Amino acid sequence: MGISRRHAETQPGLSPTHSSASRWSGKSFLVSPIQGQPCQQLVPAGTQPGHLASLSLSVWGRNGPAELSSGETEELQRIKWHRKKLLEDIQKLKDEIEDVFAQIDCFEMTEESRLAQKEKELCIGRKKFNMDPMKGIQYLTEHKLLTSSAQDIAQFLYKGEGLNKTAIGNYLGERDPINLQVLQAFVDCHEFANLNLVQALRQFLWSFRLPGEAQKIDRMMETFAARYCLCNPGVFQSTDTCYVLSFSIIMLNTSLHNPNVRDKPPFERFVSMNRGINDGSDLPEEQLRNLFDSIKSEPFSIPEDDGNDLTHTFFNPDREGWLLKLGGRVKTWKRRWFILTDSCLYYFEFTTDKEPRGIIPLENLSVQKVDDPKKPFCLELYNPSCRGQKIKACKTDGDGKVVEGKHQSYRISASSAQERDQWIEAIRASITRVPFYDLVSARKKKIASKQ
Ligand code: 4IP
Repeated sequence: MGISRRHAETQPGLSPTHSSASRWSGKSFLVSPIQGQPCQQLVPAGTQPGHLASLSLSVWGRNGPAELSSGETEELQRIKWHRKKLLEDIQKLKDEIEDVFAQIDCFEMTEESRLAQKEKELCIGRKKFNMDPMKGIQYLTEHKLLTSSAQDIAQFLYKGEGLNKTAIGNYLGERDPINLQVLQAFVDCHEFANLNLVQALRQFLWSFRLPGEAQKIDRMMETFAARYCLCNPGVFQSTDTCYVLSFSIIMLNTSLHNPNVRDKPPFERFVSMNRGINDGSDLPEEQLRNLFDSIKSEPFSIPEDDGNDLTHTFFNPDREGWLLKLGGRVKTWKRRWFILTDSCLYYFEFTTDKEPRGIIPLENLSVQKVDDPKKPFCLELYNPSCRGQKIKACKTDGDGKVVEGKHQSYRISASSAQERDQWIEAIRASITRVPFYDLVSARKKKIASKQ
């Protein structure tokens, strides 16, 4: 549909090309019935606003319609007809423009929802990766968020957004051909030129967590050493020198900074540990001194995540924010930090808490707006098939014990209508429906009604 479309009606009794001239108030009036003529042509050229008033007076007079000749009456009818047609044309154009804008809006919304869907899948892929790296990568490639090329996967791990560093280390340490290629490509993502070995190690060891297995560490450090030597030709005689010195630095770091190690090695011991490692010769003492001092003044920062705490569940939540929650038995409003992720609603006392105070699985629940006499912008979570029964949830009680939740519904207040609606929308999108529960509860109701 084009917005420039014009109606093709013609004036009754006039050919489409007919034009007429009449003389009113001494002015020549050109009227053209040709389709698409601009409406200004209904007004004589040079007409001032006052002229129109005097023109209508000349037709109607001050006390009612003046006598018009039959030609003039006919001309007036034509003008009226044209005016009507032009107004209809304008309305049609307006409708068409509105239509086109609606189509544009619709297209933009489709594009937005496509992007939102991609973002959601990416989020799921990251979470899967954190729980099982192989499955995560498989999910991401199946959903076309990653290609299966080693370079692409390596870039994804190198950026590491939302990824658990232990999981990255585990993936890079595997011996499958694809993992070995990814390890190589991952190490190639690092730029070590003009960095001393300690600086390069800091960067490398921060990008993932070294797995515990000796063989895996060996492969990773070997790849690291080769890359360092490539970026800094001439610093070491061979990759082996770099490899040995790297381990020596990691051990030095532990000895100097682990509080359990009482005997802190002096610089001289570090020098003697590294005698002859440069293909039989010694490394310059000044070089070793720099490395020693650097480690002594600042230990390596090692990523500390252990893959077991709930923090990973809360990476990239679907939504998070402060809300007020009404207590289950004692009806007090408490400000809680809510996180919506993995089809569950978690609430915390503080944003920095690692463990939530309560967890509400959203399976088979419903959410709706609700008016509350005490708080504005409320929403309610409830079980549509068994109102009045406790919602399956858990919470931490005063003694720190995890107990069953006691709510028949959760009443939650947002700080604005918009925020409430956004939460409702996000919760709705997360609610999973397992038809089995609905079927069983319908059957139970049926049985109860027969008794
Ligand atoms: C408490 O009121 C809090 O509102 C609790 O919320 C709530 O637990 C309790 O409900 C309610 O009795 P007081 O602090 O005034 O005692 P929170 O745990 O967020 O502090 P819920 O289940 O809502 O988390 P019951 O049902 O546990 O009594």
